[in-house]
Amino acid sequence: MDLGPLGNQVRSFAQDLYNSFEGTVRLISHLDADGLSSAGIMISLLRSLNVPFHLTIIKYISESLIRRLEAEPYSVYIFTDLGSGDLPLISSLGRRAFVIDHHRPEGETGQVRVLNPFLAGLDGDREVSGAGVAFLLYYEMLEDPEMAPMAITGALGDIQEEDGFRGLNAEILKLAVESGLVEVKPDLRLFGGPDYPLVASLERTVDPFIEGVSNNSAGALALVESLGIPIKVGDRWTTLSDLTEEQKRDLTNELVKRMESLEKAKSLIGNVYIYLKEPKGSPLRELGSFATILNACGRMGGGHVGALLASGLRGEILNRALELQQSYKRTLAQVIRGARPRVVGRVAFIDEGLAEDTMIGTVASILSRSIREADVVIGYAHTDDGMIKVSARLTGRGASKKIDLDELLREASREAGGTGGGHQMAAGAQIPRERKRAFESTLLKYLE
Ligand SMILES: [Mn+2]
Repeated sequence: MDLGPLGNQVRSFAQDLYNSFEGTVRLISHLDADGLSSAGIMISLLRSLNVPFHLTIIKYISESLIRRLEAEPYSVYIFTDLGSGDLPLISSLGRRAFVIDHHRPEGETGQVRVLNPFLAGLDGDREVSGAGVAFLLYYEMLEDPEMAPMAITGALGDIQEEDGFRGLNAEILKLAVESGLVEVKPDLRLFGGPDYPLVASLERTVDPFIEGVSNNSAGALALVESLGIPIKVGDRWTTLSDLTEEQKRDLTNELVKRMESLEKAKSLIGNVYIYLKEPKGSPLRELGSFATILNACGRMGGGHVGALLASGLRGEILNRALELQQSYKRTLAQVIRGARPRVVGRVAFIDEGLAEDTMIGTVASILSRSIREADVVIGYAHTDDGMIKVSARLTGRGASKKIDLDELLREASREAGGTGGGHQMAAGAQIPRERKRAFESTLLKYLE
């Protein structure tokens, strides 16, 4: 594998980490799919080296977290998929600390050892994920490609895939393919992948959202039947792989018709990443779905379950992860039912208190599909550090008008003393709590 300018860093970091192992290692990781994949890779590494560990999954690093860690008896601390923005704080721990991350580093490194693509002039936003960096370390120490699929899963979770992978992500994928661990092929990107039961696959695909099919088992069943595709052959469920070219074309046409936008329709077709060691019919066999399941674990407070799943455990751990995914879906549905949007002008506001900051983006996306009396949905949620998180989405009505949410959120949040931006159809911001009115009035003025 060609690590380019990161090669030297990986080698010396691996050396230092190996030499520092002593007693139980304290492992801290981020709660999103990439953070849990990173944790899984580290758990697998520590297990192989017979190093005991104590794991905690967190949303972000704070002063109070560092003070709690300081009171613990450990001598070695490892942070994955976070930490680069808080190096002085981590340094203040006064212990041997290792940061394995791909976010832009800020502040003095101090005593902290940092493995980060940005420090080698590489692009950590697009070319490698936290799990990717953890895997480079794993591969350096064990010379075993086994965990490469989890590096791909982390990169998919962080949306680093765009018509394929670039940079170190592409190197890792090549290794995974050459080692017979992963197969890549263009296909419909449905939940569970091409070897998962088709009706369940359609029903459980929610991004992109398929009108009348997503989260709708009767609708998914009716669609498959209307195309003359048998639901089962004998006692085996029909999968996407079983379809003839013609059946697949008919299905694709039918799905495209139900998409909310051309952009979404395009996202329905692309590469799927098959994890060949997972049995056919397992939702983990498609790495995008693996990331979806990890994400749900993290959002539902089951980060440790997700990390153990990513480390390779199955059985009871897989059952618990799937339960967490189900309860995530139920929680979301409940939140959506409880939403009472406040419509002002062309905007439907969802005030703080309805959803947590880990969920508000998803909630705003779902509501944007059903709200007819506004062009823009704005969701608010409290963050733990006293700010308001803002998630903005265009509704179906707003999609046909010339509204650029990236620009809108950047302007309005700047006026309110915050930061924001994103894409034309979906954007976000962070603003101080006391400036919510200022934020809203700028936003509404802009849309007049
Ligand atoms: Mn990440």
